[in-house]
Amino acid sequence: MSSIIETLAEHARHDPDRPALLFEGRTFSYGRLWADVERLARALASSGIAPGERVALFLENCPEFVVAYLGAQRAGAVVVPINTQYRQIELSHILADAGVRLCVTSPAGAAELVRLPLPDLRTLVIVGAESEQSEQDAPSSSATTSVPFDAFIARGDDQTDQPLPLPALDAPAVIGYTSGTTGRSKGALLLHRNLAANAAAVTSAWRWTRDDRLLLTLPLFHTHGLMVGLHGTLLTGASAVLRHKFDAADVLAMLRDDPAITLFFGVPTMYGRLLAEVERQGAAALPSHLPRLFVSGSAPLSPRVFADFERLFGRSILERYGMTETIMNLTNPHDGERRPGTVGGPFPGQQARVVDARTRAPLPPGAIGEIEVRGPHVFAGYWNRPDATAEAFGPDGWFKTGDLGSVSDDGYFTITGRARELIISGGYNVYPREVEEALAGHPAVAEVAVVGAPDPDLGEQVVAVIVSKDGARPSVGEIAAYCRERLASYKKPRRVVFVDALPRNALGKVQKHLLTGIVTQP
Ligand code: MCA
Ligand code: AMP
Repeated sequence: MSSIIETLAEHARHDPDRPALLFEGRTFSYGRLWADVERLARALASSGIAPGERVALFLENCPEFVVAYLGAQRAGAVVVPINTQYRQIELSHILADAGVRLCVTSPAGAAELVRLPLPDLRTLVIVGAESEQSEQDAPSSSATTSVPFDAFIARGDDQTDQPLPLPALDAPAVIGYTSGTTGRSKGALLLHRNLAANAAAVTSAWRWTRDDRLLLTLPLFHTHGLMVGLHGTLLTGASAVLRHKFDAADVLAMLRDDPAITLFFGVPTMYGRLLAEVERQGAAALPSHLPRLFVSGSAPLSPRVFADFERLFGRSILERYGMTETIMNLTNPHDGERRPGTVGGPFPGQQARVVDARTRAPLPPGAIGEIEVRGPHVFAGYWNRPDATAEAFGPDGWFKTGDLGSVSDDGYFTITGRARELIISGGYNVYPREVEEALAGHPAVAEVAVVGAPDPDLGEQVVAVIVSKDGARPSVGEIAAYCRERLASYKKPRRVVFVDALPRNALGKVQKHLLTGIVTQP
């Protein structure tokens, strides 16, 4: 097995002119991409980033993201991708927890970061800073230096005689932060071998070849876009049309303009919006040449959207299931029946089973329990959290996903719920505890519980149930604004319900299921 980096180097050597990435009218061949990756890696090494040190990417989709991601791995650094919606609470925790030394970001991202006390953070590399902007002009705090991306990568030009070994398969590659029930997210440490094994499994299962072209509108700072979309493209030597973000009308236009696009991956909200857009524009909006494969994941795809998509687009969406800790776990078949409401079976080379959540004994088909997975795709452990790592694994190496489900006689898994509290809104995870902790500081809030309610566009929406202080009734706008200053905007409540008291059991624990009942009433 070769790492993604090594495979990329091979493609660049054997087929340098082959297109790898297309972005806003510019094409980056494998040769050009690799040259930039090498420059960035050397620039990092010459800037004192040693193998194993953490480099964060707090950046929206753009070619520089791809170069920085691969260049940091090429230099042996460990990449920490960060959602660009994250604000004070998430940013200060993640950057401090991972001990990030250097962060590649936008001018807006830099302005956000320099407000935070982050003693480990030495350098901000800024994409989109004016090229003539000097290092001193870019935003910086006393502890950090800011450098425009172009100036930074140019530092690599003088370092070509420095030997730079390729990262070993057992070396750490990425720390993906995934929120926890405690309200503080944990870093899932993935090794180069995990990334390569998963990309090999995914590309083989979905018959992904160098002739494919992916329309990539998912954010690169999460597993779905990065480790499924980008890794699969690079492993196979295929190409990807990268977009800044998802927009349903833009996707239809891109598909009409480029018949070479053969793959599209999205979260269920994207498929709902594509259907609505075709309905709005009329059937003429449908491209005459459609991708061979549409894949959905990150949240449950409703059988209704599956059926409507099949009717309108003539393609049955392939639903799969994954996690930051394990990348991709289960998939409907490429060639066999794609069964709506299910996530199929394990990818090649992986194992999955359903166990009793208490005894951990495997359950027979049809019985609901916790899903466990095992294989070369499973992460190495949580960063600096041996306690959480020990808790997440069984003695025989099975990883406890925290998702509940069952498996049919013929091997199709269905996700029925979650063992942990989690709201999935438009494919983004929101842990109620994190929002509750932020809202507890609001002057009008005496007590608060956060729950999910069904949402036709996002799948689930965040609802805050509040016991107010002294009869104050802040509007949903005020509560949302308070949250947005502290947390990612997608975590803000979309609805606020006031109650006199939170329902609690004899031990004083809030009975969330009763609140869910209240907020889901029409
Ligand atoms: C944006 N907003 C949201 C969401 N996204 N609110 C709730 N839930 C969301 N998912 C809010 C913003 O905060 C903003 O609020 C307003 O909507 C407009 O923002 P905009 O960026 O224009 O939003 P959008 O274009 O409508 O975004 C919807 C989206 C996006 C395209 C569906 O959420 C998205 O790209 N989701 C994909 C997430 C993803 O990649 N998940 C994979 C995780 P305001 O204006 O008030 O600030 S990896 C994973 O789960 C595992 C491994 C797996 O299996 O894949
Ligand atoms: P994350 O921790 O952000 O990587 O999110 C992973 C979680 O997303 C999983 O544990 C599941 O709860 C959920 N998820 C991913 N894919 C699916 C799917 N196809 N159906 C239902 N839930 C999913």
